[in-house]
Amino acid sequence: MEEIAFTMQLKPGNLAEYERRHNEIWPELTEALQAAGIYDYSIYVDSASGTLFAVQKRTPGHTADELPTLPIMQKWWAYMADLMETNPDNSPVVKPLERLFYQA
Ligand code: RM4
Repeated sequence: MEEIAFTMQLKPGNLAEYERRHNEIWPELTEALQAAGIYDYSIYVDSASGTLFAVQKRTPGHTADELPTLPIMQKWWAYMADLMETNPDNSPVVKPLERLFYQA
């Protein structure tokens, strides 16, 4: 098992809509994430700044690196692009975080 954490950034004023869309996440996207070996996926928010903090567990041999090539992922990113800071390909701007403390 591998756990990763990263931030993404909401554009101002979009928190409620971001949450609404995730409450109605497409089943096909959930399936794609699970098929890629992603599980226990949480997204937290600092509502004052709109900074999103995501934590994912990934199975050994996961294929998360291939998600950007999947049409369902590209469709979701295009759908979310109006709410988030994005790259030119609509993927969210992701800043990886380093773990500096852990307690089991
Ligand atoms: C986020 C963003 C991430 C995706 C989650 C489900 O808004 O698009 O890339 O993993 O949704």
